[in-house]
Amino acid sequence: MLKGVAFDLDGVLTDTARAHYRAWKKLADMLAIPFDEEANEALKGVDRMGSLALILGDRPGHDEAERIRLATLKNDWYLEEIAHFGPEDLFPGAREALEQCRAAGLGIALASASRNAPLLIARMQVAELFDTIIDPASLAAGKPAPDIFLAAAEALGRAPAEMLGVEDAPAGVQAIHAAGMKAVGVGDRAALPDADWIIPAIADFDLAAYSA
Ligand code: B16
Ligand code: MG
Repeated sequence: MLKGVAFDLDGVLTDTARAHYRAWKKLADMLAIPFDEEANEALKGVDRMGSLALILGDRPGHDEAERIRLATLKNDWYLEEIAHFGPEDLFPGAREALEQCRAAGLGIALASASRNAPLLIARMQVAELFDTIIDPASLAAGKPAPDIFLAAAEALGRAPAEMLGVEDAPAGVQAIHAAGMKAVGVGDRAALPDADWIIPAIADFDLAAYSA
């Protein structure tokens, strides 16, 4: 029986992917590293330092201190991009999807790799719809490891088998399955071949379809 849902944030409830892309692109341009929207796809759901590692590849000369400096620079640019976020930046139907889960008495968790998630959730005025927001800094491994979804189940007091995860990134769907949950993929079937259900957008979220 379905007792809880863990939602990803970026790409599921709001479109911060463009903002992340613009900030990473600025950094890549500064470092004269080729980077385009296709390369950006591989960063979705991957945490900040992991994303930087993917962009730098095996280029030499970037020690830990330098990586932290670069990641901080990117995050400062990202914060500028999201400075004006508000309730209007929620995807259509995102609030309603959360309210469906509330009305059904399900536990609701936010399982985002983003350290900026609490800020965004507050700015979009949906914080009160979550029972728990998992802090990615508290986890040993990011997506595709199951840690964040296992932490969501534990925080809600539900067994993973009683939970559903909602994700837009392949690494996220992998993490949900590794945690022993069913996955609703938001996007294209071609991009998320392993998801148990696919919806084109969060506006199509229909709890009845996943509760059977
Ligand atoms: P930050 P999600 C992820 O969020 C994004 O998809 C990913 O592109 C980003 O690098 C990551 O958060 C870390 O974000 O730099 O804000 O901590 O999709 O797991 O909600
Ligand atoms: Mg995402």
